[in-house]
Amino acid sequence: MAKKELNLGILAHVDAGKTTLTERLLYEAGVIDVLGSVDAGTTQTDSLALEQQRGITIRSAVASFALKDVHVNLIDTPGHPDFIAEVERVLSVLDGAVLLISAVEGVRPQSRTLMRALKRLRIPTLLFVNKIDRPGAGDERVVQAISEQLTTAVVPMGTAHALGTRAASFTLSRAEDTTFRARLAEVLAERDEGIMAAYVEDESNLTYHRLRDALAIQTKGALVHPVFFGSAVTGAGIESLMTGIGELLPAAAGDLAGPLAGTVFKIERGASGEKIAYVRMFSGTIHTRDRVRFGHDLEDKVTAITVFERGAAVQRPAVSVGAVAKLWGLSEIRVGDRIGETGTGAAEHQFAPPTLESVVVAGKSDDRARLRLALVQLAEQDPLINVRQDDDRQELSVSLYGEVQKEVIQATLASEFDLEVTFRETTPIYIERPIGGGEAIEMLHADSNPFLATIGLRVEPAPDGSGIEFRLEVDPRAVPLYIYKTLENFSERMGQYVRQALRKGLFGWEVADCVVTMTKCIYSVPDGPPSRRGPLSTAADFRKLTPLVLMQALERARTVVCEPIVRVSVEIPTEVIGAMMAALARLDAVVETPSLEGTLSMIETVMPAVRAQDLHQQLPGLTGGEGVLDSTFAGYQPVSGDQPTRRANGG
Ligand SMILES: Nc1nc2c(ncn2[C@@H]2O[C@H](COP(=O)(O)OP(=O)(O)OP(=O)(O)O)[C@@H](O)[C@H]2O)c(=O)[nH]1
Ligand SMILES: [Mg+2]
Repeated sequence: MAKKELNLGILAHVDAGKTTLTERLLYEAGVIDVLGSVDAGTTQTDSLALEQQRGITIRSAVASFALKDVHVNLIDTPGHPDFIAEVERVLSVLDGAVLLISAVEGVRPQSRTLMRALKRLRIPTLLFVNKIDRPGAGDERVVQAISEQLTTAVVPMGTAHALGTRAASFTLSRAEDTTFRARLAEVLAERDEGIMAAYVEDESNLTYHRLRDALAIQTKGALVHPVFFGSAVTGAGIESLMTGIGELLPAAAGDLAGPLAGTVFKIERGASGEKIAYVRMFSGTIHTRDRVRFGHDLEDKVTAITVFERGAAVQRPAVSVGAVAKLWGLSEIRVGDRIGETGTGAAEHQFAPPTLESVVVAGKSDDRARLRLALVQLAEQDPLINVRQDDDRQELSVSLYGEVQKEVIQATLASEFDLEVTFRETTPIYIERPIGGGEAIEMLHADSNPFLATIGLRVEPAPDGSGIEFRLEVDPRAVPLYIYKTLENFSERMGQYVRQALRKGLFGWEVADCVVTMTKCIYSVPDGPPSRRGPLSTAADFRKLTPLVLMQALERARTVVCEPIVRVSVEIPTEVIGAMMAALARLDAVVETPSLEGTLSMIETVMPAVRAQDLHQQLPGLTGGEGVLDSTFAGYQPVSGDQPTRRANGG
């Protein structure tokens, strides 16, 4: 029988020790003989030159090891918020995850963002409190923060000793430990009626065996979250964590004989520029030389397959359900594509989209065409880069999460494409929201209407963050079913026309948070009554008339331009708090009362996303390199003053 597969994501905020832990797991499993280090740039998974120079992970990377009868594909992810898109794509291919929390820094805003997504997607997750060897490490304090901010269903699996020293260690709680058993029973009983009944009746009825079984079931069901402690650097607690991974996380499930289904979570270019797609198989098998379908109705031949085996890439004739593999030959494939099925809708986003953009300028003006090509290639690996071309000004811009991502794009263009570029100022990607309600109608045969249809649309504001909702409020008999077959299909297609039209509002920005209702619909027929008589309406009439009517309705509703804002928390030495408050005031930040904790202070503030980038850059200077800043997307708010307009774009 084939080995069981476990696709395991290593997730955490920046610098928590993900790459170091990945390296340690590979070492303990005997895959590597020498332990690499992030600081020396010698780890398995931080393999890009840029990652080694900067000591941070930029792209997700796969490495594998064997744990008894389970073949584990580890996916090391970046923790910096600028690279959150990488994490998002990995989330869709995981069987389980280890979320790291630093024993020193504790739960950070990024930990909360990640845990929310893991819970939403019901991905079984173990928590690993790392860096227990570092001065300032905590245990109870961290568990407390975890249960307050991440999940109430936590079970600490043991005890850490000699915290904050090189000798720090971790021991698993034993079956005889009554406090541990009581804690287990209490947490598990909440989601298991049998355990609840036994617990209430007589606690001693609950054997440790039964509790362990229930713990495994509930962890695999993403209902409870066991917590381990240790140090990726010294190796403390790693054996316990590995036992936990083997016993408490579920192996991949899926149908070997089922139809082909896989998801591409990473794209890379090989030595000679060829495209390599990382796929996670959910069903069926792909063989070399198979023609497979993917993306929006594309098809191509797989020319080679490699799988990950004990750290190395090994060529294979086929890859089956549960496994992760690299595929060659699919030249049109993009990140996020499904293999096997085509035309499937885009997966729902787990994290906020990029909120900033910047114009990229080629150092030499005759490099412009090459630059466009290079950016398109980068966007294949990272669709959120979203290259835009401004036709009037002949400018290219890319969407961004932040300054670090900008620097990485710049460095990548230099090293991989031999292109020297500079960025203009980073600007927000605004959105527009309707202010009030507005309605418009274009009648069939009216002079103002060049199309063969009557369409009436109403736009109304909807709650912040709710997106765009389309509703049909017309007589079903008025719907041209000879084109659209069913009412549902008509509604879906009209919804698409509406969303397409709302990509550009009155000021040129995408319109969000509104309800659009179709209030009138008439089509023309050759033998109809005089008011409807004419050549038969086509889908194109509806598709082309929708934006005309919608923009009229929107003009009556009017819109307000809103800018992305972020919630920022800064931790700084208390002695620089005066300078920090002054800097924040200059950056339009609304500061909540700072909390002073001895030599360290925390400031929470909400500010425009662009200003947070400035703060990022000023922070080292303001705090003598001691400041720590976390920012998370906090929605949009109306801009004050002039409404900024977006320039025309052709891409
Ligand atoms: N003392 C101590 N240092 C650690 C431990 N784990 C990691 N570090 C150090 O923390 C720093 C960051 O480690 P990484 O492994 O790069 O962290 P990461 O989570 O992969 O970081 P990103 O990928 O950039 O988000 C490095 O200097 C490591 O040597 C640990 O358990 N103890
Ligand atoms: Mg890393």
